[in-house]
Amino acid sequence: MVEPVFMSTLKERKEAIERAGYNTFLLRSEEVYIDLLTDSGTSAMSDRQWAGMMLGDEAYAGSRNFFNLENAIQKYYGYKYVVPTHQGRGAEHIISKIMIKQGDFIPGNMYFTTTKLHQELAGGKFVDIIIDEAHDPESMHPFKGDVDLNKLENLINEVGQDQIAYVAMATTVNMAGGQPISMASLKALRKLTNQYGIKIIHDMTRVAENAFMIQQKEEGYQHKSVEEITRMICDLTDGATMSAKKDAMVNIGGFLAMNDKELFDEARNMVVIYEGLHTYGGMAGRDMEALAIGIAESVKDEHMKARIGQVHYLGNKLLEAGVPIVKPVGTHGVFLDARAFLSHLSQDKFPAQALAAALYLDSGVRAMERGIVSAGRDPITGEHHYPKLELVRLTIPRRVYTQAHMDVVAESVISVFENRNSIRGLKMVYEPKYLRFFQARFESL
Ligand code: P71
Repeated sequence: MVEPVFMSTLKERKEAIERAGYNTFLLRSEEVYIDLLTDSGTSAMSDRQWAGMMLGDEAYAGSRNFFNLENAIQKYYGYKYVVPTHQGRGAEHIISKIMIKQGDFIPGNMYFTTTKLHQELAGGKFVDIIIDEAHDPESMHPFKGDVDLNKLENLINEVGQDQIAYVAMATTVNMAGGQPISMASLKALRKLTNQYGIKIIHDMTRVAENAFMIQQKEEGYQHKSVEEITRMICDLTDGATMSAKKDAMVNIGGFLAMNDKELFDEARNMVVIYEGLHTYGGMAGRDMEALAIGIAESVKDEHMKARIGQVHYLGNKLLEAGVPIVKPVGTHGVFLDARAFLSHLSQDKFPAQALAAALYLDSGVRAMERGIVSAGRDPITGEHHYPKLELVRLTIPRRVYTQAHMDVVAESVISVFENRNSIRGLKMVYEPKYLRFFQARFESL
């Protein structure tokens, strides 16, 4: 699908960002020139996926497209049972409700906003067990998604294995900068969790991207395909939540998958309350068909090489210009290190939020804050969380933009970097209770 992009004037952008309360989520899409807000639901579907959309079986129950989706998940990911949901957070809601009891802990390789909120709403507490390097934008560790097993063992010793609902393991780690977990770390995690009888629930939103990074960087996987490595990752886990809007390149969709029949029965029971019947879970038949095809396309080596190659093309341009970004470059975007970029602003002046607004003002490029605003408040004390990472994410949709668009983005980021001292911080003037970053409003200081 081809779409025209529109250029705007500085005056128009100024009005737009003020109207949007300095929050890029509140801009209209027409006001954006190059949209790097997210890679979620924004990728271009292929000819085959569009053809699949024409084959929608919109029967309420037992749609043929559901069985095609189930087959694709079983074939490429290896999970036995599938429960479709409208998107990733629908799956997170259900798994959290089923597996977490009041007072439980859910250790994981860094938080994700919606995942953590669903864990908290189910009465649980998220505990970060990612390696320390993941919180350091400068660390060149090749697998910053790795789990620190000492952190996990300490938690088990402290609270007891019965208080651990499961380990939430993500491929790749979004909030760390799209950083992969290594096969070695995952295998070690499997071994330890087996000893204690703890399940691993896999956030497989970007699993094929993670598999590609293992192929590129981990000793012993150079001759394995992305498809094979993807399957190996899934085989080391007990179940998964998926936002299919990323890797699998559909505009909407997600699912829960697992190997345990009892868990499946419970999830299938719950999906009819919150999402829809167990053979569509909030998706149209045509969307399930496009998803089944997208899964197969996502694990192709040449696709991943082009996709992640484009992300690295942009990252390398910024590195060459000395712009502070999260290193090494991850898989779904380039993350500006707003703390270093705007070192004159303290974190309570929302530097990443201010930087995303400044970038939009400069060129109409839309990015996303991933710092203190995203981290929210501690539900018990009410204090802001102060995450070590204060980032602006330039997220690249799949199969949408050209390298020339990346050049424009790089030029704009470099120009904002050269004028960084003129950027002032922000004051939050409206703060929603949940996932505040989506709708919060700010004023310039
Ligand atoms: C992204 C998104 C979409 C998003 C979500 C929340 C805040 C801002 C943007 C969604 C993910 C994700 C991972 C690792 C679960 C979800 C939820 N990411 N896990 O990166 O990245 O999936 O959006 O389909 O409900 O822009 P969902």
